[in-house]
Amino acid sequence: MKNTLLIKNIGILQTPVGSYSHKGEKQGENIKMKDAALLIEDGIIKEICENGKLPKGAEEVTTIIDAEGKLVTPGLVEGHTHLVFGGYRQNEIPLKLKGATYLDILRAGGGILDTVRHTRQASFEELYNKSFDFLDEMMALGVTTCEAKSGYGLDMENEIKMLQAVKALEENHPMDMVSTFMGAHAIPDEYKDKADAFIDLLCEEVIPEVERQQLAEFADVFCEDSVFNVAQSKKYLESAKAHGLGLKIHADEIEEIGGSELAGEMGAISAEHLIAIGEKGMAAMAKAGTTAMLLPATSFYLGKTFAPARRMIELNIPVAIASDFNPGSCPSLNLQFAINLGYLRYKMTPEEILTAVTINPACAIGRGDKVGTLEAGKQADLVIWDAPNMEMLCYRFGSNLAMQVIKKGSLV
Ligand code: IZC
Ligand code: ZN
Repeated sequence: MKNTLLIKNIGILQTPVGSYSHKGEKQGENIKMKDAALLIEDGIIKEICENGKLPKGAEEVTTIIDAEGKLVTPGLVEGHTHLVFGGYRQNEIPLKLKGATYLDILRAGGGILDTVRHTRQASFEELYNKSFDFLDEMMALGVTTCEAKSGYGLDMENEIKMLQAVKALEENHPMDMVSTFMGAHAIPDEYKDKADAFIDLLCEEVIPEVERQQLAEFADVFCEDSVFNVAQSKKYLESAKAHGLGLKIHADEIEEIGGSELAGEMGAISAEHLIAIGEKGMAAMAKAGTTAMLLPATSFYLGKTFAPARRMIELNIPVAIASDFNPGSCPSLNLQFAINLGYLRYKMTPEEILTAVTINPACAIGRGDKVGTLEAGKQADLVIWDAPNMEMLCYRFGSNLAMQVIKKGSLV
């Protein structure tokens, strides 16, 4: 017998539509169905009705959930995290309060390199268990699909250990995981002043091994002052592309050194951060259809300005919002907080924001055909919010408004 679940008495069911990234005016196009009901069969959405109507077969379902007139949206899609890491970096805060910047700390051998030392020391099990708990927390906050980057190993053994942890999480945790190889995250101590040689190691040895073990779908690089320059980033991404990986770039997070232009030139699926982006970078991204993966909680934590989201929407760049969860520049995994900042700081509308945390990140991590909207035939990942509408979700911050999270048709 088929496993069926009916969610009835939905006050507003709000969702973008389609399996493609939404840009320009489409960024803010959501459908809103009032007094809706949604029927799920074996983890897949079968039918959605509105205005008090019930789907066919609603009388014979195995389980019924009463949404009590609340808001229902697709499960949130977290498009950018550094989920797997050893240690924490709370010791950096006193330095920051005295005026040290993110790059000052990194140049002094701390920052990412501190996390690399802790990650290399950690066993596979320690990393796996710690990340498993993070995923539980994320799911309780409404996230049902999550991207995770490597990049705290910075050698063959430890990069592979991190990616294998993500693979094991995909197999054992209800969260759907998407894995990104980010060996080019920093220059490890043993390659100090030899960034080119480190890029060669990644291109010639580590990327081919990642492909051989099928451990990642995407590659990402930290294109930044004092980290990897444009030429090094390009070489790394060309190798990644040749080995079948989709391309992402951490671009213009702190200094505008040409990362977003490179993202456009190379046809990257997304460029990340973009706090310091200028018109040229935006033009390149718009031309290539590269998604802007914006990380407002990082701007908040680093005390930086906020990426020009409104200008990006105006220029037809698809905008996604993610948490950037990591120990150094965003120790929060709460995507609801990023939603609040999207509203208050990016000045995006609630409809644009919903698109930015569902279908747009889903497309930017290669899952747009399966998740990111509520439509018949898509995977039944959704959230019943303790809120009557998206406005409330965008406005209240600091509380968890996810009331019930449904993953592949099951309550989690
Ligand atoms: O650990 O600092 N920006 N990578 C690029 C990060 C932030 C994560 C970190
Ligand atoms: Zn990042």
